[in-house]
Amino acid sequence: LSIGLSAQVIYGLGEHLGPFAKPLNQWKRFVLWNRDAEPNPDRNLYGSHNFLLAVGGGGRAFGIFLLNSNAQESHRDLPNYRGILDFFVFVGPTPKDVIQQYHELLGPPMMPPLWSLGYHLCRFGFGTLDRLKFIYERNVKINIPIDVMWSDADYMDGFKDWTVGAEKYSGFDTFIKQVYSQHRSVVVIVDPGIKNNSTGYLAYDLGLKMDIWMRTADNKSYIVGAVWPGDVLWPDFTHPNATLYWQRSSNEFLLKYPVDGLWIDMNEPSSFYQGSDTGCPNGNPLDFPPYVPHIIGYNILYQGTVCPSARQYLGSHYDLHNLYSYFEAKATWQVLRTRPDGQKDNRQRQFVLSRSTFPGIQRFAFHWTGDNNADWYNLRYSLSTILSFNLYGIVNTGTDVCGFNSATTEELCIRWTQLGAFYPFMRNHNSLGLPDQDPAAFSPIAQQIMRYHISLRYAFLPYMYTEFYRATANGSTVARSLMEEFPNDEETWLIDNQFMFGPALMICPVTVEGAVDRQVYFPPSARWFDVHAQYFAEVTPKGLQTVPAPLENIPLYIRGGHVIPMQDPGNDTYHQKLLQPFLLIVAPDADGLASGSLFWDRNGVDDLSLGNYQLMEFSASKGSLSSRLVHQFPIGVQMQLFGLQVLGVATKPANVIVNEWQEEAVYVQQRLALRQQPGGGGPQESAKGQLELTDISARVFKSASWQ
Ligand code: MIG
Repeated sequence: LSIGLSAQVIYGLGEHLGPFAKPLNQWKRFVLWNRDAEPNPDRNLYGSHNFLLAVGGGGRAFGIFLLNSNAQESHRDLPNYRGILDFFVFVGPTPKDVIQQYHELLGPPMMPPLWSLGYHLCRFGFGTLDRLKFIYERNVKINIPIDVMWSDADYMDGFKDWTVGAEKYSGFDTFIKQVYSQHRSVVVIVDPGIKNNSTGYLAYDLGLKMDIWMRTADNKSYIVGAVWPGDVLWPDFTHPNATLYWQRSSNEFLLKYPVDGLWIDMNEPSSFYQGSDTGCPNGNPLDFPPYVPHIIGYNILYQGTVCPSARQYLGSHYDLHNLYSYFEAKATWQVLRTRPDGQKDNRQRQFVLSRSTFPGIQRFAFHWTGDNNADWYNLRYSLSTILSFNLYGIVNTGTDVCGFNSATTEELCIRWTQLGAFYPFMRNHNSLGLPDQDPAAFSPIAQQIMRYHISLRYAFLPYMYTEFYRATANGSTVARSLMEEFPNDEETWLIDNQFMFGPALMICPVTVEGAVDRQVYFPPSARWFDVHAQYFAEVTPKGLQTVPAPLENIPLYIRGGHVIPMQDPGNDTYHQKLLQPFLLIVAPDADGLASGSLFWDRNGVDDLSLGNYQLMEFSASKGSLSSRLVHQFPIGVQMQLFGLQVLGVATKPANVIVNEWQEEAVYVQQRLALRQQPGGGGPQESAKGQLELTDISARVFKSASWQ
């Protein structure tokens, strides 16, 4: 089926590396078939999302989703589809409407636990627990905010799931408890393949007993793959007993090693064999269909994976391949919900991170984008991938900060950390045998810049957390394109090297080696305030401008019309939550109006259905700001305000009143001379008036006014 689209540009059809927007006037082939492949342009990658958002004149939009788990190929000059045509069409009319309609169909993404929005530190090849500890401690020591320490497959005994290497990782249980006592978290990896012929190993014995494995096409034996442990059998996660199997094989491990989250890798599934230990014999038509989409691997469907003819409970692997991670994620989420330690009740939010994805997996898992390379291209286009996954509803996505394959450089790692600070999910991770790239591995100046940007993330966490709440409650992106916010400004349609976090924060990363300035497009319909300029100077003129971007800073702007809740950053989310009251930044639009909200909860992990959260809305109009409680903690918890900053106040107020009391406020008015760019017409001077109230006695905030 071919469809002529009355649109100018489309987005989606992933997972692929490259530009976010796809103009419709050039021929291009898109292939979908879940595959363990290092992200490079024009390849099918780890996930399949046959969803497109189309945008045309005036910013009118519609969407098309093909619900089909088979290998797919589409040509973007004229999208065409093969196979079972099970379509959903979303009529918009705005891009935001289309996104919301698609997310409503898939079901809302999981609300992430608050701790998982902090900074994560990981690498493949710590090798020993001592080394992992050393890296953790050296970063804690230099005050890098950290919430989560990870272990890759290093911890396992012979790469077997739910085992711990006796010597290299002895004391891992004690370490996990030590990290918990510091109110931080630990996440470990598991792969789906279970070591074959390993009698005496619970996950193997149990799988045999429960008859849980994927079978060969003739149903005579189990299909054998190969991954890190050697030959493996594949749990069929579509089997009705699969969750029980996964629970029983992991119980003992989780009791002794009560990790906070699980990282599911190699789940395309990825095999070191082509099809199986014996290939895909017997010429089964499912292994050799009459038409094979142009996937990588010489167009052989079973390259690097399981024979499509393999049998699963729900059908053939041919039909279920792209869904393998979906069912595995669901079972893994269940394992965490029903964990045996009795301490975590099952009405808490869980953390599962999956490499492979399919539409709907966001109800059970978050996502990272696999084995990127430590280079500027991968930094640049990490943004497109994250924006695309936000369209797909997998809003909590990140790429390996500083790059996974090949050695990073200090400059690249600084720039990546600056951008990563505004990824929905922020984890530093690299591969075996490469130099360390944790912040403490770099020069004191690099450490300083990284610390500052990670702290900036923590300072914005109340705002970010609220945006995650909105995505869960209403269906929306978290990281989003300028196109989504300004659809009738055609200048925004192709922009994918700057983006918005929520509606109010615009991030403009530097993705070019050696650059100390960059071009930023300031949509003229909004007011913009520069976060790094003294007193949040307003940016004028607007449109395309060259702005300074020294190595020390990522250009960052607040959009007028919004109230942004912030906190003083802590070294981890637990202490930040406990100790710090809030700061509100009020950035008015041209009419002096602003609004915003704040979601905050008791412990950062309870299911939203328990109602243990507070939701406040703020609204400002000329000279006053008030708050309204939309949802209240069941037990009265007071949320306190310690600071209020109102940007763009034209004249010095004669008096300021907070909750009916006269307050002291500082009024700043200055002409700021921003650095002029050679040849560039960048922002030069800007008149700025700002009202600052600090230390307003940590009061429960109801209203403020200034005259
Ligand atoms: O064959 O567990 O994408 O993040 O470090 C490689 C080792 C297996 C691939 C993952 C990567 C992880 C690595 N894994």
